[in-house]
Amino acid sequence: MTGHITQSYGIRERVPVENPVDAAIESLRTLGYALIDGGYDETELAAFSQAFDAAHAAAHAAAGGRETLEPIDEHNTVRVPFAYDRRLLALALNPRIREIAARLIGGYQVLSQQNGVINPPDFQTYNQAAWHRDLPYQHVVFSRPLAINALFCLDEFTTDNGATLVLPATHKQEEFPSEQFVGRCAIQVTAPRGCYIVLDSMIFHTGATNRTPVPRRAVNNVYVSPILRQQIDLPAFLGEHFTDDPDLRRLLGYEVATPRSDAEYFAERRRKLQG
Ligand SMILES: O=C(O)CCC(=O)C(=O)O
Repeated sequence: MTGHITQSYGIRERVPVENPVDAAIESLRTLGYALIDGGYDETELAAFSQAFDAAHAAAHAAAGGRETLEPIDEHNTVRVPFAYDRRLLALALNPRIREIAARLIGGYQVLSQQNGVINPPDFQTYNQAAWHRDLPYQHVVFSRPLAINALFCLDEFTTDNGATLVLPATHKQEEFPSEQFVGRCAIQVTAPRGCYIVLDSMIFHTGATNRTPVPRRAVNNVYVSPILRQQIDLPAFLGEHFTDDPDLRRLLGYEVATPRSDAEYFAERRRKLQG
């Protein structure tokens, strides 16, 4: 038996929770979502905020600006923001989040995506304001998570500015739930800035309406088992010389490129077997 339980009977076992990571993991396993503080101070949060705005401007300028992005509903998203401002890479490397991803997914995780998410002001809609899974179109249930999202709240998430809605425990159910369940069980996850809303990527969730005059910004980091492909081929996008750090290369997917021929496959095997 672990832990002391008051006013109960017939209980011999209990989930051991010693720290915030354990608590988040318990909640993720059971409910499919959790909230955890990123551990950043005000100076760091201000730097992330500035980095986000710089990456947003640079990425959208590189893509041809709003008139190019709006027709494809990409004007409220910043794809791979850390490629435009490297300070944002730290948000994907947060030690608590990496520990959660490692413990839930298993030994090896790849960053499938880092996206800046802007919930636009004044009741406008955006591409995340619809129920979805982050492994979309999949009506399956996994006994252990294959993918975890860590949505970093760059701004405070409130009911007014459209904090994320989740349908608890739906990572354990193949189908999208009934209208009644959605109406009764949806929970809005409000959070202070600097927190991560961590999701089992199979939980159904949606951004909500931002009724304030100010955009609500977040950075979504998705970690996956290496058997899943990345949203954007990060090694190809970032280039061979982005980093020499072996752990970071692994996380960014430099070691999971699909061989393009049998010769490449054999070379890969030779490299592995010869250490
Ligand atoms: O903007 C939000 O609150 C939710 C974001 C989201 O659903 C996503 O990035 O997958």
